[in-house]
Amino acid sequence: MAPKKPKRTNKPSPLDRMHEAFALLNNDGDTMISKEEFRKGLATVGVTPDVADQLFKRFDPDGSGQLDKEEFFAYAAKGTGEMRRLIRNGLLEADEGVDAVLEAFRAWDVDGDGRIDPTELERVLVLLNPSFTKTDMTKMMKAIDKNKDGSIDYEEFTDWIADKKPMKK
Ligand SMILES: [Ca+2]
Ligand SMILES: [Ca+2]
Ligand SMILES: [Ca+2]
Repeated sequence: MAPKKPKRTNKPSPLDRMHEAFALLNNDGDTMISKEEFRKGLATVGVTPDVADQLFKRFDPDGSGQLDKEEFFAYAAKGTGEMRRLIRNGLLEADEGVDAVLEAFRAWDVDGDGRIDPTELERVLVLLNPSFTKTDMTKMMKAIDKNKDGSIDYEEFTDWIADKKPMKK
């Protein structure tokens, strides 16, 4: 078998992504993701604890309260499902008076400049859908970034969450 020439590309493979996500979530550096670590990690991208618990349950069939690497990779391969639905589910649970859309936006906008750039979106994707591809990300960016300036502003974000059809100009 001739060894394949390594591709000169800087894009991480899905497996790299999974390891990256695992490391991001695994605060105490042991071999498992605890429910607490999972909740905390997902909270940084605007996912409410209740929604995080539901997800956790789905990938922890033995109910041990810990995701081992195998269970975690099952999560990573499937992802969280539709991200918009995930944020919306959180919205339904939000307390009155809390603007959950704004909270989610702030969670995604790490540097707080009022726009979500591709790097910030990538961080969200690594945690919520680790097996995503560059194409997935480009598609998502395109779908949300209506004025095509390369980043997502608050208005574009709320429109996307609300799934408003783009208005014909
Ligand atoms: Ca851990
Ligand atoms: Ca930003
Ligand atoms: Ca934009």
